[in-house]
Amino acid sequence: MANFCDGDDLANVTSRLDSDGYVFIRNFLPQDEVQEALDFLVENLCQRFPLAPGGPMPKNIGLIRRQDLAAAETVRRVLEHHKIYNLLRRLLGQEVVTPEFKWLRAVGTGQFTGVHSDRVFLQGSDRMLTVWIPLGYTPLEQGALLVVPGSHKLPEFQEIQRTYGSSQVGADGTQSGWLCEDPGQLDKAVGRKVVWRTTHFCSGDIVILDSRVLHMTATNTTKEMRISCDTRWQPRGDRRDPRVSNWHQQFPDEE
Ligand SMILES: O=C(O)CCC(=O)C(=O)O
Repeated sequence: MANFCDGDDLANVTSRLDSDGYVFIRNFLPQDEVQEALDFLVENLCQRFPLAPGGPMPKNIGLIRRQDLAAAETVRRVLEHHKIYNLLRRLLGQEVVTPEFKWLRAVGTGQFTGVHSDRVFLQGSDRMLTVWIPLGYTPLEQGALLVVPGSHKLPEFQEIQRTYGSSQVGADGTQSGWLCEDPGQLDKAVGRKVVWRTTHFCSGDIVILDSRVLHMTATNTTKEMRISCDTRWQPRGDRRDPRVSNWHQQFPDEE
């Protein structure tokens, strides 16, 4: 994913986020805590969908609707990790808040997320950032995240930002609100072959995304579910999307 940075190097994180619209931080969260959250989710999903080894996977697992699982202590500890709070607070220069709602996904075989920016789903603060968290090893073929570096501000993306990027769509973050499904359509829209960046993600990695940067995921062509979560963050004092009623902030004893 190239744009690879140490989470402690704030100047570097800030400048890469500004220039590329995203920053990739390898091994940022404790792997054992991420694994615990993953085990908890898989155990719960298997109770609901008994899966035969090697057998077909249900297409619509609907984990995004299981906010009870996202809120479970083992999972929330990772999705709202104190290291994320601390980094985002330093990055945004003030206390931060995050919606209670989590875009927690279990993505089955043949499924993917189309090209989009996050700004169309959640509005309020111009400084909103997404933190994408793969839960467990997520190679490209299992549906890894892909990002178009610079698409948040390069001139050739300006028209897309002015039209699609300034629109408002449903807040669910699933099918509605995609710019397109096929990256070839994006090539046509900007008049050149667009560069995508990705990697094989490991437990503990995170990607921070500017709310305007275009991204998508690869299709999961494996028989394993891809489990990941997108979480949103913004300065506490900024306007909040009125459609989201519950926001969390860090308590001093969690720092
Ligand atoms: O994980 C996914 O399928 C989509 C991720 C995403 O679009 C995001 O983090 O904003």
